[in-house]
This record gives sequence, C-alpha cells and structure tokens, in this order.
Amino acid sequence: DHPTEPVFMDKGGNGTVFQIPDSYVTNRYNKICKKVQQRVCSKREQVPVKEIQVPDLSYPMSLGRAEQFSVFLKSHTEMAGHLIEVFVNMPTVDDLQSVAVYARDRVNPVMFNYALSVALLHRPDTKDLNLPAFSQVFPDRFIDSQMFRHMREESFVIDGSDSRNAIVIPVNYTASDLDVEHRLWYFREDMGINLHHWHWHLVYPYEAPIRSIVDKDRRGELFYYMHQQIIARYNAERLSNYMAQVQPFNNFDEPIAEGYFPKMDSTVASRAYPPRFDNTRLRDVERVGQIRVSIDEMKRWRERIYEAIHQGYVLDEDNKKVALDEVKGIDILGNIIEATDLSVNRTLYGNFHNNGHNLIAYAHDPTNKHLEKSGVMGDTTTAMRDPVFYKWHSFVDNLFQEHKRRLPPYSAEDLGFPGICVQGINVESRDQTNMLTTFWQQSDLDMSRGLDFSPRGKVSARFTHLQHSAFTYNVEVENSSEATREGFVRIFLAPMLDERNGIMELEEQRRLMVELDKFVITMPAGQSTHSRKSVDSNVTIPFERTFRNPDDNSPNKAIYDFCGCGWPHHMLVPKGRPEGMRFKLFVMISNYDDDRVVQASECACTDAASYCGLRDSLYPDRKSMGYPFDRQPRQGAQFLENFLTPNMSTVEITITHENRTEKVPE
Ligand code: CUO
Repeated sequence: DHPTEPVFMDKGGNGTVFQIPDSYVTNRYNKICKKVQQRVCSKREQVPVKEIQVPDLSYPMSLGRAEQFSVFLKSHTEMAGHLIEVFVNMPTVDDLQSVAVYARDRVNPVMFNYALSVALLHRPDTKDLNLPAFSQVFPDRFIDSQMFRHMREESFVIDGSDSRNAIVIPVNYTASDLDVEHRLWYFREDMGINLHHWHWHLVYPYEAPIRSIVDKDRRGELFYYMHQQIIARYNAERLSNYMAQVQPFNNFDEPIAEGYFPKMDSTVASRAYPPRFDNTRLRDVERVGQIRVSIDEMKRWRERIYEAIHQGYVLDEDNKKVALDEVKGIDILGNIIEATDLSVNRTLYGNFHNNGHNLIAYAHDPTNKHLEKSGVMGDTTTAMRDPVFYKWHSFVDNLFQEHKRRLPPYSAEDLGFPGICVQGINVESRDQTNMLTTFWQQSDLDMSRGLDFSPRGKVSARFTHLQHSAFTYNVEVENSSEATREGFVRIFLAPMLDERNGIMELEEQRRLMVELDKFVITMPAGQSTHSRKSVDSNVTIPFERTFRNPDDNSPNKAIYDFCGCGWPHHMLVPKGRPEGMRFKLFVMISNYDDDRVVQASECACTDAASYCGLRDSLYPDRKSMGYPFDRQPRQGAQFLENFLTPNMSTVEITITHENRTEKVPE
C-alpha cells in the first residue's frame, strides 16, 4: 500500500506550491493511515477535523523537525512567533484545531508545542483549557534517558494498565558525591521546579508578534523578582547542605568551574544533551545560520547597563532619557536586561541575559564544528538543572540589585501601619511549634502522552522529591484603631546564620528572604488571631498539579485547576539539616488600602500570583515586588531585629530534615 512518490507537493495558504520532504509520516503513509490509526488509537476517541484552507507555514517549517528548538534563540522565537500568530488568528476553535492538526506533523515538535501552548494561553476562547504538563509531552527533558528502555519494556505488559509497574527514576544519577554541587540534585533536577520555569516563560515570552502577549503589567519587574526568588531559594538549599552561597558568574574570561553532565537524550533531536566539562572557558559563539554571541559585545552591554543604572536613566532609540525611577525603573531594567520586545533600546543594551544563556549553552561547541546541539542552559525546560544557571542568574540579579541600592531606603514611617501591632507569629506543624520537618517522598507521573509505545496505556515514572509536613501560621494582632482594618500579610523566611555561623546582617539576609505567602486579612478593633495553612501559599501550585493528569478522572480532580505556572508546593520550604537548621520567619502587615489593586475580574489562576502574576490582570500588589526587602535597609537597621516596626514580627524556627522516604500509597 505504500505510495511510491518520494516527494509530495502541498499548497500553502497563498496558493504557492512548496515541497514537503518525504519524511513526513502522514504523507508517506497516507494510503494506509486508516489502518495505522486503528492500530495505535483503537481505544481512543476519534475527533473529526474541519477542512480548511491551510495557511502558509513554510517559515516555521524551515526549522527541521529533528532540530533542537530553543526559546533563547531569536531565529527560533521568530519562527515560533509566526506560528503563534497563525494559531491566535484562526477565527474559531475548530479552525485552530484543524491548523494545529496540520502543523503537528510538519513543524518541529517542540516549537509546535510551545507555539500552541502560548496561543491557547492567550486566546480568549481557549485560555481556560487545561494544558497537559510539559513533562508528560516531552518526558525526555525531565528524566534519565536510560529510563526509556525500562519504560518500553514495561509497555509490553499489555494486560491492562494496572499490571504495569511504575519505573523508579533513580536519585543521584547525574553525578557522584565527589561533585559537591551534586548535593543540590533534588532542587536543580526537580520536575516541578523545571516545569514552573518552563511555564513562567510560556506565560511571559520575551518576544511575540502580538504585543499584548509580551506587554503585560510589570512584566520586566516580574522577570527580576521571580528569578531573584529562585536564587534566594537556591541559597537557602546551599546553606542547608553546608555549602557557601552561589558565586555570581561575573567574569566572562574565567572558566566555569562547575561541569554538568545531564544524562538526558532529546527524543526529538535523537541526540544526547551535550555535557559541559569542568573548567570550560567561554568563547565567542559563531554558529553560522543559528546564532552569534561575542564576549566583547556582552561586556559592552554590561557596561552600558551599569552606566545607565549609575546615571539613573536609560537612553531610548531616539536618544531620549528614560528615568530609572522608584516606580517604573526596575520594570524598564527588567525588559532591557532579559531582553524583551519591550526593551527601550535593544541596539544599545542588547540581549544580555538571553545571550548569556546562549554563550554558556554552546560553550562545548561554539562554532558548531562538532555539530553538537546546545547544552541544557539553552532551554527553559532544562536550564535550571545546571549549576551554572544559578551563577548566571545570580549575576543578573546583581545588576538589578545595583539599581535597587540606589533607591532611598524605606523609612520606618513608610513601613509602618499606625494602629496595627503584630504581637507575634508562630507556626504549628505535627503538634510542634516553630519546628518544621522535611523528608523525601515518591510520586508517580504518567508519561504515556510523550512515549509513543504501542500498545498504548499508562506508563508511569516514579520520582523522588523533597516534601515537608503541612503547617499553619498563626499571627496575633492588636488593632488599636477604632475601626476594622484590612491588612496585607507578607510572610518571608531566611536562614539566620551565614556560612561562618554568624548572625547574618540584614543587607545580606534580605537577598535570601524567600516569600512564603501573602494574603489579606480583616482585623476587627482589639485583638485577633489569624491562621493560614501552608498549602494556601501565594507562591505555590498544589502538589497535584505537578503530578497528576489534566484528564485524570480521580474524585479529587475538581479541587484543582490546571494553571501550570507556580512554584511546586513540595518545594515550599528549604530542606534544612538533619540536626535542625535555624531560620527566621518574618511577618509584616501592611495597610491593604495602600496596596490594593482595584480591578474587575476574578481570574482562575490565582494560586501563585506572587511569582506568576494574574492572567489578563494587573499584578495584585501596588508595592514593589519583594517589598519590604527589595531595598537596602535604612540607617541603623543592621540586623533584622533593628528593622522591625510595630506591624512586623519575627520568630526563629528550626527546619529538620528527616532522611526517610514516604512511599507512594499502594
Ligand atoms: Cu528563566 Cu534565564 O530566565 O532562565
């Protein structure tokens, strides 16, 4: 039944005829497709597709299907941008479905997924759809490639999906204990963390053909803040593991001491993700037709960014000064540094952060001499696995901090809330007060969406990840004003001691302040106690969203929706130490009348608003992100205790890590 012609012709939307290479399975097996379909999908629902005039997709199709798509490469995001535009502009969902079906077998699969996801998130008629987790669609980006062989074996067990065993993903598989950095495997290689990062960049693309997709409220500031929080969290984990804080990568001429060997194969590119050896030196990247990044250019951009920060203004394309003021400065800077389409001057300030990723991602083969693909730093799904990610972003954060240091510190008056006194805060967990515990837990994830094994059915991977016991905050407040007041409760956590076991000074500690929660309370006159559960955190998404299917029919399904951006709840608190590690928990109640953002709609994805914003809405806090720790402390506030105004309080808590593994319930 096989067709004989090696090459097929197809018509683009503008009537032009272009060649489809004979590698497109759908074309080559056109005549037997019904049979093939029955073989692989016999038990699945078949969805009829409307016939449409297919738009010209030749531009996005110019990226090979087996190429490695990267959102940090401008040429790739431009192609993806074209595809996003096509998807967003399809008049109806049926038309979108038809063009998506057409594109799926022709366009690079990762680009297809990226573009369709961005379009689905931004089309008014699809934005409430649940996207399948990226980990299920492209499991190769999250797990040891050796596991696929085991999964294939398991897939031969056809006797109903219940007979198949979950494949246990080994822990400690990317390095040995000789590598000190490997102590952080559970953070860097955590699936939920990597999914959050992918999803954040999906919600906030730095470039798109439709301006509203990029131009979101305080988008540049959120780039700064979300990544600043990643570094703060990472440093808390480092201290938990008796390691010094991450050293920013600020010298392009110095080799990168930390190597990284991902041990993952890209199933799309059919190639292993290349490793980076210890002490790799950066060189200019000159990959013809792909990307050019010169180290000198990076240095020039860096100096111009520093200069702008020190002058207090940037220059736009017309050479006009745009002030880096207290309100908009950080947002302008975020867009310049990342850089996004909203950068006021890409010519002058370049594409600093994105090209830093590229410079590092191609350090093993900067001229494409060996025809190697990019390392894990070249993609938002995988970048956080590599220790160098944190060094790079720590440096990027230093640039933002340089700006923040130039702003006037908040005075005690700015910070205060007259009439409100926080009398105390404590946390309760497992009948203990101010003691939190972490431990290991196993969870299963069905990978079958991304594994084309036949016969189909559930093939699960079993991950080991950090988890903590649930806890509750109790905040005691005295409202001495006559009236009921609304307060915005801001809760942060930071290590108490530095690497030398000394009490940390606030200027250092404020950068390690991890936001745990933020919520509104109503305080009647007099005393009141306000309790809040850890699972309700304003930075995390529920555990189930990381580890369950959107089409899971479990009875719990109704209690969670599937907005994918958000820190995974199982990583809410740092690991701590087996003997217990001392942290400071900080609470502040600010006046919600000053902080409230008045806006209409209640949007569906509100779980992780502090790190992800709200869809189609303004960022739900008028204060600067990271407030009150985003600026240098005022004179005299050398330690956290000196910083406190009556509407704040702190308590010392101990986080103990129990080295036990909670198994998946049978
Ligand atoms: Cu998220 Cu560098 O921006 O990875």
